Amino acid sequence: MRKLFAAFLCIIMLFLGGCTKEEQSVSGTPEDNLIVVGFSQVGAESEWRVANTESMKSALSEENGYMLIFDNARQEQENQIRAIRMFIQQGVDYIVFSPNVETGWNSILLEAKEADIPVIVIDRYIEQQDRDLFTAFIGADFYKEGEIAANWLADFLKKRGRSEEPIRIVHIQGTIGSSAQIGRTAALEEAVRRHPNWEIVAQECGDFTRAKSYEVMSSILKQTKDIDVVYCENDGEALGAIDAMEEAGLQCDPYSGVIVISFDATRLGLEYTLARKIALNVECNPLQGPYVDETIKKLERGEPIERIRYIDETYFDFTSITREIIDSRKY
Ligand code: GYE
Repeated sequence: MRKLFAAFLCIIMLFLGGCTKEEQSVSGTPEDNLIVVGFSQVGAESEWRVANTESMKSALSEENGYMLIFDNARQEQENQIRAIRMFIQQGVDYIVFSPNVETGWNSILLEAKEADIPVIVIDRYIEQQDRDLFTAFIGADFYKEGEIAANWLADFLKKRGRSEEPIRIVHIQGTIGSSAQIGRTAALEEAVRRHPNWEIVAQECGDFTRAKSYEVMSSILKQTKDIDVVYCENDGEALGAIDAMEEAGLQCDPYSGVIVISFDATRLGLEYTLARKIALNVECNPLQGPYVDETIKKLERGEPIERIRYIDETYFDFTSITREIIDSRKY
């Protein structure tokens, strides 16, 4: 009955909500044996995000036993809170969400807890005080990703005999307040404190998009072109920054120009790594759907789950990347 009610409500929501098909969708039919999951996605800002959405939709499919109510929050926390509240009212079996930012989730998660609906947080983390308000977290360790990047840079500069030289870094940040930004930024800033010859000469938000990064990089280049490293917090930003630098006559090449560092390692990002325009690309795996499916199935069977689960990740630099690796990538 609860599921029938959920299905009825979400159909009403689709028609009355004034939302387009891309923003909200329902897959599956309201049969009693399907597990009803409400999934609030951050948006569609990057290739990473699109791959993440696809992974969730294919793992939480009707064939696999789910009825999925998908909501695209278009980068607004407010929209996510509204969607989660709707899922609670619909009486879904599970709520899954990828939090846009780390803070501000306490009261809505309390509402979910009171309604006795397990919440699975994916991709980005939420503030520690919310600890007991979710059942499981599945995602990346962003500080560790940033550390991989900073250590690689230190190593590369050493090999090139540049350990003592002043290193001028432009830092393009992701969405401010998201854990992907917080972790990747903290690791870079920590590394800058450890290396007195490194300096962040500009720090701007690129919002994880190619367009915004192009815009901020273009305006940074009007102030200075004396840049050794550009540290971008995802592939979209790296591509936008490279567009701006090339337009301004700078070369992106770890041996003879600017060293560009990126995160995600999407297929397009890795094409740029193969072309040596991105020197280092730290992987962030968006294929989280199967992990969510596994967690829900375990919970359904009453089996113990791993509460915090970091997905294994690697990195590719311009020396290790190959055509075969790119062709075998799933995203
Ligand atoms: O790096 C970026 C995306 O939260 C890991 O968000 C995710 C980040 C990813 O839009 O491309």
